[in-house]
Amino acid sequence: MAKPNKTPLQRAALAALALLAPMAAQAGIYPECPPGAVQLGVNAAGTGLEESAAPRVCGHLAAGDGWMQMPSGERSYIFGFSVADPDPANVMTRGIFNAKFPAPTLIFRERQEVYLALSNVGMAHRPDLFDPHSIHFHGFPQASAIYDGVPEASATVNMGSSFTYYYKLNDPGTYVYHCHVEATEHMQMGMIGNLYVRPRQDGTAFTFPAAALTGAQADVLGPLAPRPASRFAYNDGDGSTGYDVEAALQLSSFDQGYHLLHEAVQPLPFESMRSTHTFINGRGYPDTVNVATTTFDPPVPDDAAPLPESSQPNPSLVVVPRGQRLLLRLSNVSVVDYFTVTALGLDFRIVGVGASRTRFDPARLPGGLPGVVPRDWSHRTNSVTLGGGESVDVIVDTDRVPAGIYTFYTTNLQYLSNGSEDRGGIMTHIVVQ
Ligand SMILES: [Cu+2]
Repeated sequence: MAKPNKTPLQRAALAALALLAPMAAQAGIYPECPPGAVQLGVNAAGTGLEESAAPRVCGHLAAGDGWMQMPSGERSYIFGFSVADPDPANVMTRGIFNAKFPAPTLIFRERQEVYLALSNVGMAHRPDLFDPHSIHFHGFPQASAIYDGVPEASATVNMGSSFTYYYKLNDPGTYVYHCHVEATEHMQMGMIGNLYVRPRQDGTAFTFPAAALTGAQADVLGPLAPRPASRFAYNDGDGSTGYDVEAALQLSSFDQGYHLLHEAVQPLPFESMRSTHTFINGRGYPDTVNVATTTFDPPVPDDAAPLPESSQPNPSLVVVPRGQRLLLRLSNVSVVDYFTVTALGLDFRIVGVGASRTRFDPARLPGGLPGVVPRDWSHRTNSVTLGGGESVDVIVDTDRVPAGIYTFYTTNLQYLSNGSEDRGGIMTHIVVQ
């Protein structure tokens, strides 16, 4: 595709970059990581931080701006996070114009201690802005309020500065994280990512159900056969959240007019914000099923040397061998809309809502938990509705469905589009092989 000529704004951005160069040399890039902790870099897929079973881990994110590519080929100006360059001397220069949408995925383990540094590399395209940024683990019990990221009550990070957040992970589940500074604006602009914490029950063996469920208890598609698992969404005590394959699908939306006005340094229409484009993990269909990267070629430093990284590295094509159980970690991070999602032909079992398990059977834990009563409000359905900031964990059993391609999509039909183009938005494929 021919590279666009530089607009006056892009030339202004390049001039701003030249001004930032001395700042890069003097920036306060001081990520903290205690002795013995494992430093996490970018994972192999380029979608987030590496996973580690180490008891103490460190990560480093950069916050800034950049552009993403829409399925139509248009671009959209965004704010966002990226995994910081491992060399502190390169954090500013590599972080500028390197925003990812969604933000890098963070996957941790229960009982881990996490030191997560954030460096603010500034918004080079909006040098008139001097916004700080923060990291807010949404709905997450914090080790201390200072790490919560809400600007009125905790630390935020100014341009050219760094701050290291500390988390003690006691609560497994599916969360999201985002920047909480001027939250409506920074979240609309894209500073939101997937975050989940694996339970300590992982690695133990449970078979669920204990005996075949039939009749009213059974799946609408037939009896639910006992199946062993060693990976779980939650500490359920009975294996009811066990799965073989997992996928995190983050639903989101943009008001493209808002992004265009932001890029053009115009007043922002908060009162009329609406969804013109919808996404799963930062891409609208058919980019969702494209396993290659989707990227906008950023206009730095002179269109000759684009950053080698994708702006939207997360495909959401889900592939599961027939007979296995699929865990979908669903979240909605739209600042505007509720979304209802379905996958025709597949049965959803709701095993978690709001980072909490929906079923717990203490009697099946070794030794039991005297005095703790079992509970179960897990249920079967064929659609889920999520509001902004909500997460739902869904298990899909594939042993009673034919192999094939199942379409996962929103039933808010006006959002099955990419702007004015038909067929797009929140849609992807679940392939049962
Ligand atoms: Cu921010």
